[in-house]
Amino acid sequence: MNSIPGRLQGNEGSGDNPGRSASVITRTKPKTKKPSLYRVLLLNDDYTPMEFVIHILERFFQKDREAATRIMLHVHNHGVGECGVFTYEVAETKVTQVMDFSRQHQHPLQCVMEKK
Ligand code: TYC
Repeated sequence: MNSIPGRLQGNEGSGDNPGRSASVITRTKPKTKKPSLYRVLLLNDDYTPMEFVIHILERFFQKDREAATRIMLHVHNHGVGECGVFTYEVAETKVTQVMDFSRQHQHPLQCVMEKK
């Protein structure tokens, strides 16, 4: 669509255009576009300690110990698992935080995002 549904209104002009006719489009339909959502995923590897992955899930994804352990074991057993669902910028920030923190501790843990 290349036009906004709306109502054309005339006015008398004002400000730097006094006394002249002017027109504005006023919106009649409220914009309610929902943001796209992205899953943040952890990938399994053979070297990152289980305890470190649990810590990541607690620290960056606000999981309690039980949920963090469940997600970690799911990734360990299935190769990939979901840490959470976020808008684009939040998901991107989580991925960067996990990757930076893992690298700082010299673990090969991989974290990615995908559009839902
Ligand atoms: N597979 C790892 C191990 O046996 C544990 C692990 C779980 C690593 C989840 C990464 O995303 C991961 N130590």
